[in-house]
Amino acid sequence: MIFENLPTTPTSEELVDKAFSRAARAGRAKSGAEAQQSMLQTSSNILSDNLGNVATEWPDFRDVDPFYYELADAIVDVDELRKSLSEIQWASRKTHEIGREYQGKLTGDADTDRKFRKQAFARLADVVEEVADDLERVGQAHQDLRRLPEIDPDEPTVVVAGYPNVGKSSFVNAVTNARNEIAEYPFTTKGVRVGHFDRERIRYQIVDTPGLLDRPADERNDIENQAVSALTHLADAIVFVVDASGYCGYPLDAQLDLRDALGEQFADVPVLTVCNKSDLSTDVDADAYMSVENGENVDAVLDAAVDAVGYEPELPFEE
Ligand SMILES: Nc1nc2c(ncn2[C@@H]2O[C@H](COP(=O)(O)OP(=O)(O)OP(=O)(O)O)[C@@H](O)[C@H]2O)c(=O)[nH]1
Ligand SMILES: [Mg+2]
Repeated sequence: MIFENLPTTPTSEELVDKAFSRAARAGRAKSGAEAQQSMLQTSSNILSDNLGNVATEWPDFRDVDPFYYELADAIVDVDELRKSLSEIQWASRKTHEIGREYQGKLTGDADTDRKFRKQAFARLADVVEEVADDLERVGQAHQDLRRLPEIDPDEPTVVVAGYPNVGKSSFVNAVTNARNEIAEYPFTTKGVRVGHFDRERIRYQIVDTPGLLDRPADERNDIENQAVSALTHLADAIVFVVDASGYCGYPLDAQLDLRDALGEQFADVPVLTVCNKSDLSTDVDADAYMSVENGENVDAVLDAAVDAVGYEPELPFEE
């Protein structure tokens, strides 16, 4: 996962502590004006390097796969994150410059140089303080993004969509070995989750989305935006799960309206209407009927999804 291996982001206090304590240690190893010079150099180097690392360890968002970009944007506001990263880059340059500027002022007289060194420390600390909020934002973004699931944009992919509580996660759990929490309350799935299954030696991804509600994009919350994002960029087929029994808490009409809206929005992607909870009701016109609870017809639904994907692998050995 692209956001997984980022180093942890230090806070402004951690950075300043580290720089000044290393500088003090470097100073103790020498004496007189040399000690001041060494402290100045060590502190500005450490600040400049560490700030620079924070900024450059992130992937360039212009190169990030559109799927990940939208998913990341739903979670952290990528524009704000990029602004913070460039502020931190600025602070890296600035701390370097301050180091150079004060190196040029040093006289070789220990007392005079101590004054300059102290001035430099104050200015260095100010610069880091100026980007304290940015460091915090970047650290938080890292925390949030590292939890994103591993997704291969090139693998054939089935996306499972539908209103909350209709049994999407139950279905995904039944056909994969992904361990999703399944619960009674709506919005059980707190993000996009991905499982895998094999059919005729082809590996498929199956994406469990949070419940989608029939509201315009700007009224949806971030979790729902993630689901829409996943649908846009990944789906080779959509399994749209409906609950005709009404036990999910949403009327069937609203569920079918959402299915139709998705069908229009993703005109190139086949949408299978699957009636789940057939143990409770089958009172809807659907492509397939199943009861995940009773294990009825679940495999047949998966087969239908695989057919809908229609993936033709390129076989290197075939003539
Ligand atoms: N009777 C019956 N209940 C089912 C069936 N499948 C799932 N359920 C129940 O429906 C409830 C919701 O199931 P989930 O799989 O969490 O639904 P979801 O669509 O993933 O819900 P969100 O993640 O909130 O959108 C759970 O209590 C399941 O046990 C079924 O075939 N029959
Ligand atoms: Mg779910």
